[in-house]
Amino acid sequence: MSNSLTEYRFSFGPWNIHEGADPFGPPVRESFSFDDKVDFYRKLGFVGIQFHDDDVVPDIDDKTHTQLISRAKDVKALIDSHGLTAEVIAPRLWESSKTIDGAFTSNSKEERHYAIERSKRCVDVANVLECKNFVLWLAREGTYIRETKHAANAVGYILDAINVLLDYDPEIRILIEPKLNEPMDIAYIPTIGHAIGLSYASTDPDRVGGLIESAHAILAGLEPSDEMGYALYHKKLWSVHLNDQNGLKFDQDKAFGSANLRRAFNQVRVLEENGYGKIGEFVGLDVKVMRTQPREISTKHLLSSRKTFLNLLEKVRTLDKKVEQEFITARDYEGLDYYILEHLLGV
Ligand code: XLS
Ligand code: MG
Repeated sequence: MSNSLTEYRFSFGPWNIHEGADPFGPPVRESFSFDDKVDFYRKLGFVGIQFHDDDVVPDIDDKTHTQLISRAKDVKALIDSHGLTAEVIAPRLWESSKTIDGAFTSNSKEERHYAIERSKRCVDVANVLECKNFVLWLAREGTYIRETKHAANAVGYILDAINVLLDYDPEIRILIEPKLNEPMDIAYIPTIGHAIGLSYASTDPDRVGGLIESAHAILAGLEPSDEMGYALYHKKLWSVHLNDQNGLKFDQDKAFGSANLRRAFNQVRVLEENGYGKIGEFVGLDVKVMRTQPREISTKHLLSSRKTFLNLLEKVRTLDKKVEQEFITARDYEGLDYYILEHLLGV
């Protein structure tokens, strides 16, 4: 791994540019077309694009294999023309009428089969996009009340699905994106610890890793940077969704650093100090702009999240480690605490 300073590459998914609908109100902004969204990327300083399968191939369940491949090739040509890389692709396994009771863990054998077949088609799209990173956000793998499913069997179903996909394509890597709740009351595989534990039970552990989202760790009452440190130790942190979250409530996907700058500083620090990005990993975002934001400036959350990362990177790289170590050696942690605050405040 090179000792030179990492030049970080940034990515986001087209769903991060959105119309502002929320569970309590309709859209407030006119949509941008897919092509318009792709146009924003380089202008905002992003070179990676994250996809759902149906971002690439709309109405994917109604498309033949030939139509799927043809549409995926058109999208590949489009992103190539913009100098963009498809960082990750995720099957959207949470909107179909066939996944109401879960995808891989549905109580219906036919629905579990649908979820696996849909995931295989997502792999086909990934191959056209030359993308090897297959994200599983296990959105509906969980329960509203515990008694509807058997937790041990559910883990087995998820593992079976992962093994089928590993067998379906010898090069695809599976990144589990854990989240403990929402839309479910309680989800299976709720943290990166569960995801990495599961990876070692798969038929090819070297091809199963994780994507950590800041807000998902916070909602679990955990510290995102420590979760990242855990995954980095296992060499299984293959992507991130940086954002922020102001307390334990619905997933806010706030701009990175918006709620807790110290927490954001430590996420940048753990990535920098453990070589994240040196073998191609992207700094991914998963952020929602405020409903109140006018359409013509409804990408500011992306710009600010990327700038905050770079501003905090400067703080990481200019932290006086000698001074820090002196505080640690003296076990003067109060002094260290204030030193970090002073550094972040630039005083
Ligand atoms: C949840 C997921 C979701 C994306 C990827 O946070 O990241 O936002 O759709 O599946
Ligand atoms: Mg996410």
